[in-house]
Amino acid sequence: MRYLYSISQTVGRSPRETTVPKLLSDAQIRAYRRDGYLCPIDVLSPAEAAHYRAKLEAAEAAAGGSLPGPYRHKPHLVYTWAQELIRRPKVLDAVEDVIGPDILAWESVFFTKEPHTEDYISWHQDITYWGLEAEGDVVTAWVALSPSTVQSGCMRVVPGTHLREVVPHADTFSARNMLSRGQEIAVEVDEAHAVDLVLRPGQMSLHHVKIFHGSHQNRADDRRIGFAIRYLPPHIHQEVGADAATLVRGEDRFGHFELEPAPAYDLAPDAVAYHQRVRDRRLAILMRDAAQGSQAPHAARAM
Ligand SMILES: O=C(O)CCC(=O)C(=O)O
Repeated sequence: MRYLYSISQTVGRSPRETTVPKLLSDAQIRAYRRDGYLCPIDVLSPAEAAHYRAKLEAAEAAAGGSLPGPYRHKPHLVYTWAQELIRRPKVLDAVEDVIGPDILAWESVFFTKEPHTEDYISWHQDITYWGLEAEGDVVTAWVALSPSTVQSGCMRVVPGTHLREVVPHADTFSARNMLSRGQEIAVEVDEAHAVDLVLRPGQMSLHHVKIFHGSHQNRADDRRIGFAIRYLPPHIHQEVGADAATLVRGEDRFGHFELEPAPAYDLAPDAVAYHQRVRDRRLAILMRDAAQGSQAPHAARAM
C-alpha cells in the first residue's frame, strides 16, 4: 500500500490509497512529483490523433478558416468531439495517477501555431491569474494532434520549478505572445536547464500548474496543434468568482464549481449560449486587474 496523491489533497480528508496505478509506473509518478512534468505518454493511436485533428480542421473550415476565438477555449462545451477528447480513458488514467480518482476538467484550449509564424508563449506559471488556490494539485494534459518538435516550437519546461512559490509576472500584451495578457515571468529563468517536451501526434505531456514553461515559434512546415486540458480534484477552490467545470471521472463531493453540461450536438444553440456565459465569467476572473483597454486583441488568445 502506498499513497499516490499529494499531501495537499489528503489533509483533512480520508487518505486515498491504492495499490495499482491506472497507467503510470511508480517511477513515472515519482518523476512527476519531483520534476513537475512527465513526457511523453501514449494516449491516442496515430489514427485517433488524425481523427481529432480532422474534426478540428473541419470545424475551422466551417468557421471560415480558423476556430472562432471564443471556441478555442472550452471547445468541449460546444463540440462533441472535444467533449470526447477531455474524457479519453488513457488521458484520465494518467491524470488519476497524479491527482486522484475524482476529476474535474476546468479548462480546455487549443494552442495552435501555424507553420513559419511568429507566435510564441513566454515563460510563465499557469496558476498566476487563474484564481485557483495556489497549493492545489492542478495538472495540464497537453495532447499533441500534430508533431510537436523543437523545430515546430514544442513546449519547454524548467524541471523542479513547480516547487517554487508563484513568482512575479509582468503583463506585456505583446502581439505575438499567445497568452491572454502576454504575461511573462519577471525573475530570471534558468533556460540552460529547460527541457523540450517533444511529442508525436497522439502522445501527451503532463505539467504542474506552477512549473515554469513556454515555447518558441513554429519554424516547421506543418501546424503545431496541442490540446491542453486542465484537470483538478474537486476539493480545489476558485478564490475569485463563480466558476464552472466538467466532471469527467468519479464524484464531486464539494460543489465548488458549477458542473457543466455536455453539448447534445456540435454548436447546439443552448450549448453555445451556455459556453458564452461560462466564458464571460472566466474572462472576468482571468483579466481582473488587467490594464484598461488592453483586453481586446488578447481575449481570443490562450488563457
Ligand atoms: O502550447 C504551448 O507551447 C504552451 C502551452 C501552455 O502554456 C500551457 O498549456 O499551459
